[in-house]
Amino acid sequence: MDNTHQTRISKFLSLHLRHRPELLGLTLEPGGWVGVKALLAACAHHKFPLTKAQLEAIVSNSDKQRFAFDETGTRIRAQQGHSVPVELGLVPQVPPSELYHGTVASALPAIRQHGLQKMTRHHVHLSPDVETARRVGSRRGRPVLLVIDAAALYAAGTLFYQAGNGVWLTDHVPPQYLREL
Ligand code: HQG
Repeated sequence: MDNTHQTRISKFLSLHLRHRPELLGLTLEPGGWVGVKALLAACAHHKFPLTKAQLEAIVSNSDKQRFAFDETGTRIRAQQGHSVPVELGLVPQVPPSELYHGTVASALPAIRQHGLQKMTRHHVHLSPDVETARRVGSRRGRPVLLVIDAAALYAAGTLFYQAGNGVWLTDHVPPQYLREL
């Protein structure tokens, strides 16, 4: 499978496992899971043929580990990034003292005023290191990097979660916990 094909499949899975499962006639189970057999059958039915081997390759090759199987290998889910209501069963964790967020200059005035907001996702997504934040910001243009004082925000009672792929998640980062790098 070449990279272009992998990206196509990954985007297809992101759309359906994070945002619009109903387009494939699927419903996400608690935790965001769908049965692998049901997914493959739905893909075939919707003229997007996908094999178990291709699914396994996507799970293990995805640079960002977007998708994961459960321990039995019979169910699959997106690790984060959902816009549909789903309970991921994440356990609050103590964050590192600093986290990072990559964005673009056009978003800064609103971010300075309102802080980092979830926008269409379930959580604000934060990166554990500067390089990752830079990549996230670059999706939208020239990246602007923000440092989050996670230790102070945590001390103030805000909960943090870590998705299986290392992305840190929280509800809101008020402006006073942010500075530009
Ligand atoms: C910005 C990708 C105005 C925020 C990435 C961002 C990540 C505000 C955009 C994951 C704002 C939301 C998440 C405010 C935040 N006013 N703009 N108050 N607060 N923003 O895509 O963090 O490829 O929902 O800076 O790699 O960019 O999907 O969040 O620019 O891990 O696997 O609003 O998505 O991963 O954009 O990216 P997003 P994000 P995947």
